Amino acid sequence: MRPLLCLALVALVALAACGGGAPAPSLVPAARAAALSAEWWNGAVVYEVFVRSFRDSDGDGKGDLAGLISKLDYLNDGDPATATDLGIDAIWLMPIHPSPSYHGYDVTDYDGVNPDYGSSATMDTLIAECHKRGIKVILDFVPNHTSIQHPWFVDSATSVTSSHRDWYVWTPTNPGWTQPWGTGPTWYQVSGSGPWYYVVFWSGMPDLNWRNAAVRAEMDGIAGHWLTRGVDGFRLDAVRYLIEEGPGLQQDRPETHTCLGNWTAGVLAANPHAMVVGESWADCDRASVGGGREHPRLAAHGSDGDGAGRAQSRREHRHPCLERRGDDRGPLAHGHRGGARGGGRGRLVGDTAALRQRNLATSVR
Ligand SMILES: [Ca+2]
Ligand SMILES: [Ca+2]
Ligand SMILES: [Ca+2]
Repeated sequence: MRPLLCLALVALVALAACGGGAPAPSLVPAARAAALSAEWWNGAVVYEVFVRSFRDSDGDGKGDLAGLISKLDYLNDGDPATATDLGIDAIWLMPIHPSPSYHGYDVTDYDGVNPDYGSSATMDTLIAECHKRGIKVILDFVPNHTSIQHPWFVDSATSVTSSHRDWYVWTPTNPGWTQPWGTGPTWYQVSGSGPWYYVVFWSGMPDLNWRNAAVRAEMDGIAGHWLTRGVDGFRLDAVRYLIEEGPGLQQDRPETHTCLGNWTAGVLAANPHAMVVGESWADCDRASVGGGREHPRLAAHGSDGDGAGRAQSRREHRHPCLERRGDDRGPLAHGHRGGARGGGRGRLVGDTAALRQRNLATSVR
């Protein structure tokens, strides 16, 4: 169990003015600059980066952190007087942890860095180089499940008495539930025999048992670890599925909201300026149901209710929740750009509490 480490408030790195003479006018409107200094995500542009596909520094055919560092000046050079950069405010890194998959959403070490991407020291350098330029760093965090190769699951599967047995959800016989969105199975056996473990996505991603206090404490500790290293927030993967109660009761459960609220409160106790956004692929009305029940600062993104989930990269569009509410204030046209997650998952839309508090900010300029 690792307690969250309390941090001092993270001050924004001041943008350095370069050169002599009269300062060039800022490209950032005064109102937006003020927002960036407080609830910095308000109006901010968040650029999603799939490190593996972004920039390869050593010629092995795989994008890496050193490659990303080499292109930071393209994203934001830290000088508001120059217009040769995109001027983004934050990067959202798809999972950077060790993982057997190309996408990284099945993690084997939450504190570590994928060796394909670089060393732990290079990750620290990336955070520092981003902050030098005024770029915030958001980590993709995958709390619902691990890789089947994670040492926790390997130990869990060894015996009913293993120390990690209850970190996952086991049953001696197959309950026969299906995935909440379809007909795929959710219970599997290791090597085709023995007890059954629960998964909401696929057999290589066993669900963690969020009803286990040790698991919840570990998730708190992981957040504390990365906040201590300087990250500015998290994008939580698959937040609808933390707790499963039975067949057909595998998403959006009240206990899931409680878990998310407690985890978010821990993050904000460590860093009150941290940004937390959850992936919630549901209609706006559904996504909004939980808003505020978890934590007033936990936002969500998901589909816009048209069921298509098609990529909208580089194309500006209004946030449908705002449209429904007839709210046209603020630069909250949502979308994302940059590395598309496998399969072209597209829109950064859908919201819970954040829009009510006007604090979710991913926009295309
Ligand atoms: Ca490489
Ligand atoms: Ca610039
Ligand atoms: Ca789960």
